[in-house]
Amino acid sequence: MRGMDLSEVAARLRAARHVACLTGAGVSAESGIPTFRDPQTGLWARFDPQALATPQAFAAEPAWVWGWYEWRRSLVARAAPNPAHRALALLEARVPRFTLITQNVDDLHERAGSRRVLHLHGRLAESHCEQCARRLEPGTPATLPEGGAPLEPPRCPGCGGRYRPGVVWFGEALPQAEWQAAADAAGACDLFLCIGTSSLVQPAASLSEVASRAGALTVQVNPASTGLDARMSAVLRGPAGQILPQLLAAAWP
Ligand code: BJW
Ligand code: ZN
Repeated sequence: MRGMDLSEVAARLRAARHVACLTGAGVSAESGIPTFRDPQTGLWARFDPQALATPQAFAAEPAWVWGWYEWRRSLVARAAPNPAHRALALLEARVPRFTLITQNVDDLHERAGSRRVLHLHGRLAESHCEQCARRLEPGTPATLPEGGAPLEPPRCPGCGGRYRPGVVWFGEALPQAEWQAAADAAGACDLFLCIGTSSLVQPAASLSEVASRAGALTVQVNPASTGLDARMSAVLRGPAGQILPQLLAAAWP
C-alpha cells in the first residue's frame, strides 16, 4: 500500500462527485479470462501479438487471426462477471457521476449491470466488414481448441469483403467518441481509479496522468506493481475482486 490506505480512499470515494474508472484485463482475470502480459498465463506468453493483434497480421493470415478471436469469444461466452465487475456496477449507482472506461473487449462489465461502458479497444462481439463496415450479427462462437485454429472469416453478403473482429489493433486509432468521452471524464473527475491494467498501452495509459494533472485523486488497484505507481495518490495492492468490494464496504458501511 502506498500513500493513503483503503479506509482513507473509501472516505474520499464517499465524498466524490465524479468518479472515473479505467479497467484492464486484470479485472476479468478472476473470471478466468487470461490477461495479455502475465508472464505465465498471459495470452502473449503463448501467442505473438505482432502475429495476431495487428492489421498486418489479419491481412497476411486472416484465418489464423479469425480463429484465435473465435476461441477468445468462446472463452468470454462461458465466463461470468466476478466481484470486481459487480462492485463497479454498484459504484455507478452510488456516486453522483460515474464514468466507466475499459480497455477490455469482453462484455463482463455490461453483464454485471454497468449501464454505460466506454470501450476504448472495441468489443469482441462486434465484428464488421473490413470494406463496408456492415455489422455481423453475433452468433454462437465456433468450438475451437485452446488457442484457436485456422477458420476463414465469413464474407459480407453486401460487398463480399471479409468480416474482422471489432477490436482496436496496434497502430489503429481508438474510436473517436469513446476516446473523447474518456479524456473528458479523466480531466473532470475528482477521483480516478485505475484497475487491473499494466498501463503499458497508449493512449489509454495516459488517462491517469490527465486525471492527476487536473487535480483528481488517483488510485491504483493491482496485485502487482506498475510503472505508474509512483505517480498515484494511493496504491491498493491486491486482486480487484477482493479490493473493490472491501473499498465499497468501507465507503458505504
Ligand atoms: C490484476 C489481476 C487481478 C492481474 N486484479 N489486476 C506512445 C508511445 C509508445 C507507443 C505508442 C504511443 N502511442 C501509440 C503507441 C503504439 C501502441 C502502444 O501503446 N504500444 C505500446 C505497447 C508501446 N498503441 C496503439 O497502437 C494504439 N493506437 C494508437 O495509438 O493509435 C494512434 C494512431 C494515430 C495515427 C495513426 C494511427 C494510429 C492502439 C492500441 C490498441 C491495443 N489493443 C490491444 C488488443 C485488443 C484486441 C484484443 O483483445 O486482441 O488491447 S493490445 C492489449 O493491451 C489489449 C488491451 O486492452 C491492452 C492493455 O492491456 P491491459 O489491460 O493493461 O492488460 P495487461 O495484460 O497488460 O495487464 C494486466 C494487469 O492486470 C497487470 O498489471 C496485472 O498485474 C493485473 N492483474 N490479475 C487486478 N485479479
Ligand atoms: Zn461489406
